[in-house]
Amino acid sequence: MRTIYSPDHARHYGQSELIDGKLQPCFEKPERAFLVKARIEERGIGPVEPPQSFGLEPIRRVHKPDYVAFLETAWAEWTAQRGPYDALPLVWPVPGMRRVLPETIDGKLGYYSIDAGTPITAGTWQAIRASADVALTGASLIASGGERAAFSLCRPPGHHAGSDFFGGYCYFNNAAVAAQHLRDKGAARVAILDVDYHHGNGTQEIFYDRADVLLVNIHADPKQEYPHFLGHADETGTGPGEGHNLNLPLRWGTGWALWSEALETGCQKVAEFAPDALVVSLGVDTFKEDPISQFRLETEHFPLIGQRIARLGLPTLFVMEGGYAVSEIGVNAVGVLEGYLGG
Ligand code: SP5
Ligand code: ZN
Repeated sequence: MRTIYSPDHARHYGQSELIDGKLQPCFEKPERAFLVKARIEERGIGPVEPPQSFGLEPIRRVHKPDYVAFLETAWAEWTAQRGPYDALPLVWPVPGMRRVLPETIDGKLGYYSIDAGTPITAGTWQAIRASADVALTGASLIASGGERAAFSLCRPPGHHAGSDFFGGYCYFNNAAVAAQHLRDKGAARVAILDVDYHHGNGTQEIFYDRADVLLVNIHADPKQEYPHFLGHADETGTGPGEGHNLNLPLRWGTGWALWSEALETGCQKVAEFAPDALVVSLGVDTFKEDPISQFRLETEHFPLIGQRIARLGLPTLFVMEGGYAVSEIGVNAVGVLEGYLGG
C-alpha cells in the first residue's frame, strides 16, 4: 500500500491548548506523524511518497471561500493585532447571539471555530494545505483505479472541521475533501467510515443533506465526550440525505466486544449503500492508553478493524485522524493497515 506523507505537517506545532481548565502542551504534535511514518517504513508497508499540489479549488468544494480566506490570513492578522505567539479563540456566537462576522481577529477566531483547543500558529496554513494535498493525492490513486487502497498520512487531522469552522485540532476536513474529490473524479457514491474515538462532527455537517455520501461514525457518546453537541444516534440526515448518516455512540469504557459490534453494524450499512469508494477516517484514540480518551481497545484489536474493512471489498482510502498515545500510535495505526492488507 502506498503512503502519502508531507514533512510540511511539522510546520504546525501548537504550544498549548485549553484542556481540563488549564493551558497544557498540545496533544496533537508533530511527533505523531513522524512515528506513524517510521512504523510504515519499519514494517515495509510500501513506498512513502510526497503529495502533489492541488491548489485551493478542491478544498473549496467542501469549505466556504470566506473560511479558506480567513485561514490564509489569520496568522498575519493575529501577529499584526496581537503578537508572534499562537492564536486561540475565546468567545463564540452561541444561539441567542448573532453570527455576524467581526472585523478584529479575536472576533473572527470565535466566528470560525468551536473550541479553544486548536491554535493557529506560524506554520498552520502551510501544514493544513499540505495535509489536504496528502488526502487529495491518496484519493487520486484510488480514483484512477490504479490502487485498491492507499494511506493518506494526514496531519493536522480533519474530521472536526466543518464547512466554515475549525476545532478539535482540525482546520481542513481532509476526509471530506478526499470524498468530494472521489465524487468529482467519477465515483457516484462514496462512503466514509469514521472510527476515530471522537464524533466527526465536521464531516457530518458537510454531508448531512446529501444522498451521494454515506457517513458512518463510531464514537464516544457526545453526552459524555467531546465534541458534546453532535453525534447522537437520532441524527440520520436531512432532506435528500435522510438515512445517509449513521451515528453509533458508545459509552466511556467501551472495549472490543461492544466496539466491534458497532463496526459490524457500520460495515453492513456501508455494504448496503454499495459505494464506489470508501474513505476511512482513521483515528486510533480508541486505544486504552490514550491520554484524552475513554475506550479500551488494545493493540491486538487494530488489525481486526483493518480485516473487517477489507471484507467490504471496496477501493479504500485511509485518512489519518486522531490518536494521542504517541508511543503506540505507529503500531496501532499501521496495525489497521496490516490487518487490511492481510484480510
Ligand atoms: C482529531 C481529534 O481526535 N481531535 C480530538 C479533539 C479533542 N479535544 C478536547 C478533548 C477534551 C476531552 N477531555 C479530556 C480530559 C483528559 N484529562
Ligand atoms: Zn479523536
